[in-house]
Amino acid sequence: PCRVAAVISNRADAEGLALAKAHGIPTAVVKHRDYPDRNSFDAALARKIDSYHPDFVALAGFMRILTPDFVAHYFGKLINIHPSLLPAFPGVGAQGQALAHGVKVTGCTVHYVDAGVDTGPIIAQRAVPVLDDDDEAALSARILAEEHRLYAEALARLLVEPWRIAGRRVLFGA
Ligand code: 4DW
Repeated sequence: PCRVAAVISNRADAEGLALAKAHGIPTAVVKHRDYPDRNSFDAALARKIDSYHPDFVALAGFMRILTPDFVAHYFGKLINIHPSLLPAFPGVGAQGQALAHGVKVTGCTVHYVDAGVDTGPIIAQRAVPVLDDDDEAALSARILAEEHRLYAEALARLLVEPWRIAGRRVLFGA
């Protein structure tokens, strides 16, 4: 129940830009290297995003830490997906962390982005089994397939159901 207003990247070679163009979706590039510091990059990025007036901003493989000002500007609108069941295995290499720890179940998490790394209120989670013959590539592929489903389902739910953020909890329903 939504329209993708735009796909924006800090990297001109991001695959998502080509995919968006192929679907006739507007694209933009805001390069972090064109700005002297995080605050000025984030301000330029926010100006670009806001020119499309989105209801939600969904990170997808976005690799720059966003400043507290940016995060506050999009409170309740800025979401991300992470390839583990948070708070387990935050940060980079979540799938490898899960393998190294020997867990039998991992998964993915859709969450609001706050000023921390992978710390915001959790919107949706789904479990994915770890198999004995998994390597990082095989596990990552199994999680990614679930990420694609969960991210779309979670966003659709936020769009059609009433919800509120109560402390760390995201509560659905009136
Ligand atoms: C994330 C967290 C840290 C880095 C990259 C990605 C996960 C999602 C995310 C992106 N931007 C965010 C988040 C988040 O959870 N919270 C906030 N902003 N506030 C990371 O360490 N990135 C470094 C650069 C990596 C690179 O360019 O390859 C960095 O210094 O920004």
